[in-house]
Amino acid sequence: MKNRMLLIVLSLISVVAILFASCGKPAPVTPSPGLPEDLTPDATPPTEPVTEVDIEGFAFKPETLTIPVGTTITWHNKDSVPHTVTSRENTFDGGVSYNDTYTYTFKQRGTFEYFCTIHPFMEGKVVVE
Ligand SMILES: [Cu+2]
Repeated sequence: MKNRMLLIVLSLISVVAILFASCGKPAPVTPSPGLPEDLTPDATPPTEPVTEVDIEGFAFKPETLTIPVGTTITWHNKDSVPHTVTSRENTFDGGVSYNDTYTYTFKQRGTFEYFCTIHPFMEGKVVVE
């Protein structure tokens, strides 16, 4: 009787041990073929920062933009009507029809407020630092 109990206990222990062993087994690590080890992007920065302002829904998006000096901004008209990008101080002025773009490079520090001459309620501001 005592031997039988010992046998049961031993078999229970072995079952538990097998369960633990199968659970603790780490998932096989299979390297995915075809993928290069080094996926770091090209570290070369763009020579000049370019920022885009969308003209959409009769508004400049973003309305206010803070950029470092020398930045080129591209206004992209996504409305089906023409707009203008006109500086309050006549620093820059450009008309943009549908899906057209206007670019201007800010080479001086300062705050540049602009609007659309066709829809004067459309206003934007560029802060050049
Ligand atoms: Cu407009």
